[in-house]
Amino acid sequence: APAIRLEDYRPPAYRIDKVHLNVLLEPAATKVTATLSFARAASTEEGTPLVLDGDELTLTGLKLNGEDLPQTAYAATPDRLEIQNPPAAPFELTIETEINPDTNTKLMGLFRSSRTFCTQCEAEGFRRITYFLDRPDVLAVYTTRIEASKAECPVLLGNGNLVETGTVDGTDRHYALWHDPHPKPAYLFALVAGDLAQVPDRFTTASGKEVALNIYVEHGKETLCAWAMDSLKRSMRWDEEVFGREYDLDVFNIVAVSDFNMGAMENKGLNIFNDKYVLADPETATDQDYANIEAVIAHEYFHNWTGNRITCRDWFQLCLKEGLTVFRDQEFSADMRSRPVKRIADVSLLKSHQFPEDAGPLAHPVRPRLYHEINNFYTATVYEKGAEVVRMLKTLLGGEEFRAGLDLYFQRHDGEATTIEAFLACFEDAAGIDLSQFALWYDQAGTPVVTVKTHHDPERQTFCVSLSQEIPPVPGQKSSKPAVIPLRFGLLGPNGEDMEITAPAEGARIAGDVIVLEKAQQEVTFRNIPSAPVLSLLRDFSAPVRLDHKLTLEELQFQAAQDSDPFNRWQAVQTLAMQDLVRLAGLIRKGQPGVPSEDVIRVFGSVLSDMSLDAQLKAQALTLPSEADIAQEIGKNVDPDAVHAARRLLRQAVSRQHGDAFLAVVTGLSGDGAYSPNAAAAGKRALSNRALYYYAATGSPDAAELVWERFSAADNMTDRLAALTLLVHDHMPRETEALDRYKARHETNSLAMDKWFMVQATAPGEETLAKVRALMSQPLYDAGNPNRVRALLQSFATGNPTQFARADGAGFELIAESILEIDKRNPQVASRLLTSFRSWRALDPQRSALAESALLRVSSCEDLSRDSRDIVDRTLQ
Ligand code: B3K
Ligand code: ZN
Repeated sequence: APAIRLEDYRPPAYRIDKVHLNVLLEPAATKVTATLSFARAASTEEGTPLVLDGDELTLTGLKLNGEDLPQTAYAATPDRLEIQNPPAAPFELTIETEINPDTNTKLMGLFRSSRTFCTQCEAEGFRRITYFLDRPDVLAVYTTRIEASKAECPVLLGNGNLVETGTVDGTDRHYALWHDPHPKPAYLFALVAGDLAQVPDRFTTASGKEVALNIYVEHGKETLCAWAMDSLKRSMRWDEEVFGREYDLDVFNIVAVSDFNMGAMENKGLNIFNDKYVLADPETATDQDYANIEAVIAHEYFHNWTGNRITCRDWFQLCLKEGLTVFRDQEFSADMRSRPVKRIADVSLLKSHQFPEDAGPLAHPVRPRLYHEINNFYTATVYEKGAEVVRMLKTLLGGEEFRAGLDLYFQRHDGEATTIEAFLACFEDAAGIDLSQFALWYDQAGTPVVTVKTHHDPERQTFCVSLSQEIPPVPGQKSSKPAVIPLRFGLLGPNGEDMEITAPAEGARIAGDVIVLEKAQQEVTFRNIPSAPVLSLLRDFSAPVRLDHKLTLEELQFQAAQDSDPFNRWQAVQTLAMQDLVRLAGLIRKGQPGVPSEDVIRVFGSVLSDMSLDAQLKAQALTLPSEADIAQEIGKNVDPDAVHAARRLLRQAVSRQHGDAFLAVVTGLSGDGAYSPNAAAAGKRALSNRALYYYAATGSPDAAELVWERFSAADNMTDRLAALTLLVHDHMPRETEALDRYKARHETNSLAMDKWFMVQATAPGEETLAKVRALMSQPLYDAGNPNRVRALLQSFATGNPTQFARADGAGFELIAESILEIDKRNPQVASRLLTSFRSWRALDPQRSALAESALLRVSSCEDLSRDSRDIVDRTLQ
């Protein structure tokens, strides 16, 4: 199939103003009648054929303005319906299709999850329900009649507001009629029908409008929805307070299903969620799960304005809704919890997911210019880097002008499908600035490297900072232009406080504490600086760049202890650890003994005993860079075994030195009061479990006992899972017993069992591969359920570098083989799993050759889905 290109965008030849759907639900043969009101666009010549999208459809009837259409007037295939000579004046098409939800294993379009009918239409699933102009710039008003067996499907849900319900005379069936007054693209269409429990609540908007809120779940799970509901109400209030956005329908429904390709979907007034992001209680959900639920509920809710009221003109503009909405949900979580903690978590995610994407064969701009399969572009680059770009805009403009720009955006483009250019124009107009160079962030792939050199002249009392920027070559982009890079900074004086800058700096635009780097090279001079400061740069991670700033060990230690910016304190600790880990891995690789740096070990001790740090921040600072992060830093010829060994060595050295202090934290913080998911309580658990992780590595006899005790006495999933992970990953004596006990306790809860699969899949050690194979034939495993596949196979491929990249190639083989199996059933899950190969070229020659042959094996399959074909071709190119 030819590539779709941004430059080929043309407005639609026909509009669809109104959609009326009648959906007669049957598990194996659902009948859909779509009545569509078409109008020819002013620029379209009379008689221009109307071409509608379809995907695996069976056409069973077709009428034009109420009359059957002769066979000669149209051409229909499963993926296309062409009306050859449509009327010049507005007309109505009535299209009847028949679809089979039961055999829809792709989970796109209309499918069934445990007996519930539900839909997923983004990006191109609506065309699996009826023939349509399935593109985001065709906005229509939808009315949906849903009819089903009353016994099987007592609950019938659609977009918008409920208009009418009733029974169908002489049958056991009933129907519901839903009307959504807000014009929307087809990807926001949804329906749900099933036997579900309803958890009701309500919300009064700022202007006094009453909104009925409901979460629908499997019977028996009602009590697990409290946190999601609470998060929803807080999201609604926050969006009013912070962005002035109010909800716009009488009802907001959320449905939780257990078979879902993604996290959740923002369908207008009817969000559908992977139940992983709805259900929580202390017994089955970790603190991380609680935080994720809060964030995803907020994210989908915020889409109501950024995505639904204002949507994308075409799929190239995906970051218009996703980057902006991620930014909004990040801000929400920061306000609900601790801002620095949230920022560190978000940046860690960006560095571990987006940076490698941007440095490998799948690199693409935040706004791609070309795609083969749009579902492969719901990436960390579009989402997370897209959010960073919005954040930079705020940094450059300041809070007020940023808000003014967004207000203008909401006002100017409400009800439209629009573009990044239009978005940026709102900020240009509101703030009176030119963002043409800034716009490069949307068009250039790759992570810029900012190189920093400093020089202090005591006689002249000047401090010079020379800055340069460059993007290393990425696929399809040999050269790049300088971007606008906001660098938040401080000059740390000898006492650790930021020096006051009394004279205007020269050589760059400086706004408050932000240096704006906008050329390939710039030299900034600060005057009246009597003594050499430590430059704290990229505070709060003010731009998604890599910093090449060679600080001395002393400077880094100083920063780790003193920087007033919590992010850069964390970063300094991480940099110190990373440098040592890379050095150790290099030594181990050469067969030499590695001895961890005393200085690094000391810094960890100081972090642990620093009373000024909050518990969660401490836990974050004490977290060693992951094996994947270390591999990324090494960059080429990586031996994952050496990386693993280096990390183990440092952990042990830290634990040996500070064992008593860790033990004091473990015993001092445990078991205070009833469980609460709030940030303070979660922070204490995180720190206590981090301390346990180090204490376990002392190998002291009571360490194993302590871990077992935490496992067996835990009254919440966070502690239980942390201890289980130690037992299994450190191969402690009662590892098997723990796994069995966990299983016995959680067997009937598939979300809790996903953690059981994940812990085993990510265990280091040779035996894991055979374990994973055995787990695949476990009755609780289900290769058709995306959550199970992610828990077992995806976590093995992305969270177990030594075993996925085994030197005998068996890890790659297992994943390649699984991809081929899964691809037949669910291409989106398969292609996502395939991206775990993206860093294959950075491995040592033997391993990369094995990875390549696994990829070639996938590639040689002739009937690969378009999704997997696209990823495998790009990965190998
Ligand atoms: N918009 C959906 C993602 C759809 C993915 C389609 N392959 C969820 C979200 O970003 O909120
Ligand atoms: Zn989204």
